[in-house]
Amino acid sequence: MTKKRELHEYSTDPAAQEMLIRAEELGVSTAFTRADKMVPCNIGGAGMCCKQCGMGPCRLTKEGDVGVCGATIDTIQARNLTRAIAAGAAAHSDHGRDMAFLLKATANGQAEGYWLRDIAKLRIVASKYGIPIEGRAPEEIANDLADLYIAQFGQQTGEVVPATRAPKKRQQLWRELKVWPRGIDREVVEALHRTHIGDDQDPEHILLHAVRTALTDGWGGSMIATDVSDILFGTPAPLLGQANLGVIKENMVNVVVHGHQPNLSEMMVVAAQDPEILEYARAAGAEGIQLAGICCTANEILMRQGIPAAGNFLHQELAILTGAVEAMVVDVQCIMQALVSLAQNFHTKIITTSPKVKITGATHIEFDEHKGLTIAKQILKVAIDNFTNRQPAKVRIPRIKEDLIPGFSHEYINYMLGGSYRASFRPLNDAIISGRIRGVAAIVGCNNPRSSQDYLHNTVVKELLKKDVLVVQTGCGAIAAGKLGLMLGEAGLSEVGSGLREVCETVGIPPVLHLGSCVDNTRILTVLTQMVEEGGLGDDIDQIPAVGLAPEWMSEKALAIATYCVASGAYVIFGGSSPISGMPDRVHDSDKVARYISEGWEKLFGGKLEFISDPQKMIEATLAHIDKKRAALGLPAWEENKFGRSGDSRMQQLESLPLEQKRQAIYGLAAD
Ligand code: NFS
Repeated sequence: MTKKRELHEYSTDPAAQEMLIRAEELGVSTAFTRADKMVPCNIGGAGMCCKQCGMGPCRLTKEGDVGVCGATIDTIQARNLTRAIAAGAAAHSDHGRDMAFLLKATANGQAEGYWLRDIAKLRIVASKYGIPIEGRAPEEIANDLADLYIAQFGQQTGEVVPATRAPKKRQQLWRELKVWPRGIDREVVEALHRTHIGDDQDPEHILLHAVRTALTDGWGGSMIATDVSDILFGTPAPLLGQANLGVIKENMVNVVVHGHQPNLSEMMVVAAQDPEILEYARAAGAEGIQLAGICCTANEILMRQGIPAAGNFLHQELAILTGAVEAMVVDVQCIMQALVSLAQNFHTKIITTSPKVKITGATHIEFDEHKGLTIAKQILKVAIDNFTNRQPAKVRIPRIKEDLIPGFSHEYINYMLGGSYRASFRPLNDAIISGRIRGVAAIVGCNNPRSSQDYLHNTVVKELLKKDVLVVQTGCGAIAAGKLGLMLGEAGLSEVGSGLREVCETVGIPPVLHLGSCVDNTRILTVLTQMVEEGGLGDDIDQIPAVGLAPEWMSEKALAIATYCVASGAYVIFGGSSPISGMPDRVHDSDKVARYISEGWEKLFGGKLEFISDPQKMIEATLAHIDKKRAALGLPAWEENKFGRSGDSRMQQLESLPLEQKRQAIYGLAAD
C-alpha cells in the first residue's frame, strides 16, 4: 500500500522540505518516501514474532498463542527487546573500545596527528580510579588509563569501574540486585546466549540481564568513549556553530563526515586546515574546503571545533541531493545503505573508512589511526579531485541554516555556575529547589521517517520550556533544536517560562543545552550524579525532578540508552511506536512486558520506561512526573509566572520607569 504524505508530514524543517521537492523532481527515493511504501509488519513491530531458530519464524497473533518451542508472547518480547539492547550496547561500547585503543596509541606516540589535548581531564579521570598522577608525565598517566579502560571490555568478574562514579546509594542498589556489569563484552555475549533458543525463558529474569547489559553501555563503554574523546580532543565548552543544509557552500569542496567516532572526523578537521591540502583545493578551482557533519559525528566536531552540522539522521540523503557534496565520508552507525545508489545520481563519492563497515558500491579507504593524518589527507584529496566532476546544473543548496551554541559538558556547566574558584552545581540545584526551574528534561535520540522530522522533538522541547523545564539534549534531537534556533541565548528565550528565563539570563545560557553526541548521554548521568552530590535534591538520581525522552527514536542504541537511564533511576518516555506493544487491544498476556519495564522496573530502580506516541501526553506525563518528584522532596509546587522579576529583558523594560515604580515592579512594594 502506498500512501503519499503532505510535505509537512515528512519534515517540519524547511530545508528538508526543499530537498524533498527536489527528490521528487529527480524521481529518486528517500527514507521519507520509502517509509510510505514499506508498511511495518504489525506482528514483528509489536514484538510478537520470534525468529531465533529454524523452527519458525513463529508469529504469535492471538491471546494464548505460543511458538513451536512453547515460547509465550512475554518471553518472545523480552528476548527481542534484550537482543536490541545488547546490539545498542555493543555499538556504543565498541566505539568506546576503539577510543581506548586510540588513547593507548597516542600515549605511546604511535598515533600520527593525535595528541593529549585535555591534560586536566586526564588527571581528574585517572585519579578517580586511583591511577597515580603526581609527578608523572601525561603520557604515562594516559597509558595506565588506556590499559584500565581496555581491560573493562574483556574483564570476566568483578565490577566495571566507570560505574563507581554513580551516586553511592545507586551503586548499593546495583550490587543488591546483582546488575552491576562484570565486564563489557561479557554482558553483551551473555545477552545473546540467554536469548538463544532454549535458554532463559522467564521474561523478568531475561530483562534483568538486559538492564545489566545496558548499564555496561552507559556506565561502561559510552562513558569510556566520552572520557577519552574529551582527553584527546578537548572537553567541550560553548562556542558558536551553525546547523542545517545551508552550511554547504557552492564555491567550496564540500566534505560531509557522517557516523560516530571522532577519531576519524577530528583528523579530517586537522587535515582540512593543512596548507598543502588547501592549496590542492584551490588548484582544483575551489575557494577552500567546507567540512560539515551529519548525525553524531556532526555533534562531536560541532561541539569541540565549531564545524557546522549539515543536519541530523534524516538529512544524510538530503545533503547528497544538494548536488554539491564531493564526498560523504562515513565510519560506523546510522549510515543508510541508500546513500550509494542516491549518490549515483550525482558526482558524490561515498567513502567508507571503518574496517567494520563496507557498503557495496562505495569507495573504501580504510582508516588507521597509526597514520591518521596521512589517510585523512588522502581522503580529502579524493574529494578535491572530484570537485571538477560536479554538475553545476544539479546544484540546489537550501539557503537555510541557523546559529547555535553547543558545548555544554558537565565540566563547563559546573564552571559556568560558579566560575574558576566557586565551580559548583549549587545554583542549578537552588533554582530547582526555589521553583524557578521546575525540573530537567533530557530530550535525546534519533529521527524516524515514520513521523514528521523534528516535529515531535521540537514540540516537546518548546512546550516544556514554556513550563520552566530546563532542557538538555544530545544526538539528533540536539541538532533538531539547533536548526530551529533554540540553542541561542536571546533568540532561544522568547518563549521560555519566566522562571527559567530568569536563570538563563542570569547565567548567560540558552534554555536548551547541547550536551553532545549519543555516547555523551553519559554526560547526563554525570550531571544527575553531580546534582545528587551537591545536595538538596535527595540522595539518588530517582529523586531528582527529571525525565528522559526520545520522541523520535528508531535505533537499538536508543533502547540501550533508555534502559541504562531507567536503571540509573530516570523516568524515560519514548515516542513513536513501541517494540513491545503486543496485541492491538493490549489483552492480558501481551502487555506483561510493557507493564514490567514500567511498573516493575520502577519498583526495582525508581525509574521506568514507557512508550507514549502522542506528544501532548508525553508532555503531560513529563510534567506530572517532575511535579511528583518535587512534592516527594518537599519542594514548593511550581507556579507559573511566580518568577521573572529579574533578568536582562525585565531590567530593560524597567529602565525607563521612575524609581518608585521600579521598586514596586521589582519588589512588589506599594508605592508610598
Ligand atoms: Ni543516536 Fe547518533 Fe542520531 Fe539516533 Fe543515530 S546519529 S548515536 S542513534 S539517529 S541520535
